[in-house]
Amino acid sequence: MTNGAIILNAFFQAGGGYISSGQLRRALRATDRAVAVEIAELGKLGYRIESNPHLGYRLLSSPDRLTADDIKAQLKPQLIGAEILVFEQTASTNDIVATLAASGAREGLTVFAESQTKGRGRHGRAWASPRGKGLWFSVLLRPTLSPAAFPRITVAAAVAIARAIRKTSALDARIKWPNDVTLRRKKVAGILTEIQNGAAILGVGINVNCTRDDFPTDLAPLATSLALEAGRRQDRVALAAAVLTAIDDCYHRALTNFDEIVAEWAKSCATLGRQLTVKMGRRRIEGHAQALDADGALLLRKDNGQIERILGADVEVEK
Ligand code: BT5
Repeated sequence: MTNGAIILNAFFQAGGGYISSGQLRRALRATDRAVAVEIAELGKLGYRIESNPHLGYRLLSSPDRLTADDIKAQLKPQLIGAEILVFEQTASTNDIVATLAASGAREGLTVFAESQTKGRGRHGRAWASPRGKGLWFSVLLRPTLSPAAFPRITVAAAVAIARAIRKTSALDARIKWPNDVTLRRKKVAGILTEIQNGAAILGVGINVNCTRDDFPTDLAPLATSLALEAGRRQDRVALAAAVLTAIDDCYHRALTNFDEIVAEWAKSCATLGRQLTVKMGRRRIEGHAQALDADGALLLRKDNGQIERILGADVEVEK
């Protein structure tokens, strides 16, 4: 951990209270003067820190920038996010992780970008990724699953995103199978899981502080952000840490106790138990969303009673 990360971690633990310079000296194994230099460095990065000769230091506010140190300060030791990289701009974070995966990067590596020029969804669709307004990131996974069970990863990620949104903003996040998280039926997050040589690249986009103007016109009626729904700006770093923590938990369960994920999924799923139209290429199938199977496929009961196993299709929920 860098000295900056150690200090931010201490501020986080202090929960908005003061930390004495003695505590920081011990944490950094440094002199008072060196502590003051590190605090000044954080000031240059946009952290507002109050210094009180009697009480010590207190963090007043953090800049609205994603940094690996800030996110890590709020994470316990865990697989997901054990290494974090933050780019100002990339084409797509999934591509960066794919390149690093091919050169042997470790499972859990997480790459964020403040903006993407070619953010993508499934089937080559575009994903709007306005600068500084969301969480656009990808996680490298090396799952011990048969390829047929890889859809579990998208299911686990959807559960994790919904859980983290509920925890940080108390909004009623719902899952729309297979890869959307919605608020009041509008899309707030999307998941793109890509497979490469046995590794899975889990791409997640969450609209955090987007305003209506940040969405292309055709998207405006379909998309929303946490800030639009909550009526106030959201702390992207806190959400990033909550999502990575939830992904860590859900991913481990997806490998070992997938039925626990399915149970949580069912509770927040807007698709289950509904009459659906499923589009798979040119095919359209109608039926009742009955359950998820052990691989993460959706079991659709058609009107003639037959069960169809659906993977990675587009879904319209009938009103
Ligand atoms: C998805 O695809 O929902 C997957 C989105 C994954 C994005 C992340 S960002 C980090 C990582 N790097 C990437 O390049 N991608 C991943 P799909 O189900 O195909 O939905 C795509 C559709 O969602 C588009 O055709 C639009 O209609 C809509 N859309 C695009 N941008 C959106 C946004 N910001 N918010 C809500 N909906 C959006």
